Amino acid sequence: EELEEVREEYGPDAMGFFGSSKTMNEENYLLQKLARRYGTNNVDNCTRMCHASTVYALRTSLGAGAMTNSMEDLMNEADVLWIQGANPAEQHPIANSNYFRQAVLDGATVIQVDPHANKTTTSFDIEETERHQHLQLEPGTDIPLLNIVLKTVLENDWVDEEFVEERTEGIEDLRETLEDFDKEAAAEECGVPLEDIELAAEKYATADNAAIFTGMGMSQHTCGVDNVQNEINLALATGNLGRPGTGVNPLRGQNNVQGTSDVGAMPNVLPGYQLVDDDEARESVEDVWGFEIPDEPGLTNVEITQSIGEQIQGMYVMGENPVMSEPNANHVSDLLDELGFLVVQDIFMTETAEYADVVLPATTWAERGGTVTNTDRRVQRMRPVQKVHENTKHDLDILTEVGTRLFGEGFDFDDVEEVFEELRQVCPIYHGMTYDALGEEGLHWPCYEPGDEGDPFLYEDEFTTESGLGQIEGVVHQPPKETPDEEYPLILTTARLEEHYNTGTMSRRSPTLNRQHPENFVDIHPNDAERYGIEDGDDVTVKSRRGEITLTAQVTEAIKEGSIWTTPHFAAASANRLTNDVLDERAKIPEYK
Ligand SMILES: Nc1nc2c(c(=O)[nH]1)N[C@H]1C(S)=C(S)[C@@H](COP(=O)(O)OP(=O)(O)OC[C@H]3O[C@@H](n4cnc5c(=O)[nH]c(N)nc54)[C@H](O)[C@@H]3O)O[C@H]1N2
Ligand SMILES: Nc1nc2c(c(=O)[nH]1)N[C@H]1C(S)=C(S)[C@@H](COP(=O)(O)OP(=O)(O)OC[C@H]3O[C@@H](n4cnc5c(=O)[nH]c(N)nc54)[C@H](O)[C@@H]3O)O[C@H]1N2
Ligand SMILES: [Mo]
Repeated sequence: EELEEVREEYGPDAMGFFGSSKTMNEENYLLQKLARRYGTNNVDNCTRMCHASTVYALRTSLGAGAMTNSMEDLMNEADVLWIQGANPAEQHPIANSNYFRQAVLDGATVIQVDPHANKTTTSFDIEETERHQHLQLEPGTDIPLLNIVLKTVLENDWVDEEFVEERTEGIEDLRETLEDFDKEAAAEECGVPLEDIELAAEKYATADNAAIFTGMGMSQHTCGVDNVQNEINLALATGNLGRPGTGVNPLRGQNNVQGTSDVGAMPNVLPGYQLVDDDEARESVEDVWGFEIPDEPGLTNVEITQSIGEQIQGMYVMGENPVMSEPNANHVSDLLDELGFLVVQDIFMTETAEYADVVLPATTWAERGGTVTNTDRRVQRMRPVQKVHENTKHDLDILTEVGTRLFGEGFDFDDVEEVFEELRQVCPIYHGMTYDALGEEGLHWPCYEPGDEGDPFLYEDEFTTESGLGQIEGVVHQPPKETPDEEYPLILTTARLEEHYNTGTMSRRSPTLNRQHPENFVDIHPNDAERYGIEDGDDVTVKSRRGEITLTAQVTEAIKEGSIWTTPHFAAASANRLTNDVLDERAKIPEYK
């Protein structure tokens, strides 16, 4: 009734819908169908705060917004693992211990680019600088660092001329961008010795197969798209794409963030990345759904929250916790206080649910079936194990009931497989999949027709850009939107712990996980600690232009002098009270790093 009232009083674009990368493909498919049937494209998911910039760069310059390769071929064929702004030992432990470690045991070299030392730095048990370099750069200096690498590649004729000639366009633009680029000055800016970066460049460029892995340290900047474009430039210039053991590989975050995006829980695309403003694509989906879909892209999740009180009067949040995960959280709390109508559908009573008018308790992943799509584009079936609580419902059942009560038809499905059957009809990259064909192992998309085996690695013969060519485009350094000054002299960056998960709604409830890190802390370099009179273990107030929190100081050389490092996992000292809500212009990702 309240959903209908918001629509009647303010129109459909006054609602915002949040999909959840913790839930199944079928559930996100229904959530975005619900939003569109309601009459709005204001639907998004956590990919916006996560790899939106990566996806933008990959789609524009290569064709598809996903990992180019898959774990298996990377493990078997990669000779260099270039890991930039990602901490797989703690954040992608399965990828790291099952695949990357094996590649290293077989002789692969690791190059890690990160301002903070972490378990990835130590997890491979290899000491020699020959085979393991940690380039500990200043936060936000990834473009100059990669420009040093690229210029070194150009200077030494390590360009794969044949590949560049036949399969790419834009190398001239890169040459021009780097013509007057001063490597010495840039190395100074990055805070890394030039010869270390040159050595890393040599290792990457002269390897048989070199693979890039990219994470939040690259994506969560206002220059996130350009950060990833520069990784693409490096892979294209050296011909490290379209073969096993190569590529540009975003390590996707939540267990189903790839699938949530694939099935269209985003404001600009329908299932299968078909653009909402492409008439032909939209009409083909309308034919199956039987209603008109709005033809203008909607608001992203951060934009939805920021528009509360103006355009936005109501929100339906399935499995996200924006009051902790979005930037400038004090402002988000104020906005949620003002919001007319909020539904939260979650497995726990979250910090965001405290603001809700209606809380819909959902079952957990182990209690229900469906499909999820993992980081290497593999669509896999989930099988229910056990029902835990009687007073909960599956996300799918909640959505079919809400949809049916609102609209009468279009949401009445007998079971989850029937939803998948409708999804395949409107999602070309999943069209060839059925529950039977997915079997035990799943299938990689694209899988266009029944019987297709799916593609473990992409772009063997051509890229899926308009011209079929990979796009090289020189980029230049853009500092973060806020840089140190007298009043705020330190750079804050935020990242994750092995023991906790995102906003901590789940992991903070586990005594085992809580034991090691029961509360938030801040890493600070010994020289900075001395400057501010801070001792290891002191409580310190960390203040930005938007808020302040109290944290325990950990005095350590793990972080560079001039920077401090904390985590987003704890409600009592929520890092996002400090962060800036400025966005990358194209991908709309916030500058959390
Ligand atoms: N245990 C655990 N696993 C998780 C999660 C979790 O919370 N806990 N979250 C999941 C999710 S949603 C995601 S998206 C992934 C994220 O996985 P990762 O991409 O590994 O994410 P982060 O730990 O946020 O950041 C990665 C690294 O970026 C570094 N960094 C910070 N600033 C910069 C910079 O300017 N440049 C560079 N080059 N690096 C920088 C940080 O020091 C950190 O080591 O993990 C997923 N897996
Ligand atoms: N400062 C800072 N902020 C960040 C980041 C950072 O690096 N630094 N990283 C950003 C990134 S990469 C991400 S992905 C976001 C994450 O932001 P969110 O997605 O808002 O955070 P989560 O804690 O992952 O929230 C997932 C919610 O889903 C619920 N849930 C779990 N399983 C189910 C289910 O089966 N059904 C339903 N209905 N709910 C379920 C959980 O209880 C939890 O409340 O945070 C972003 N925020
Ligand atoms: Mo994420």
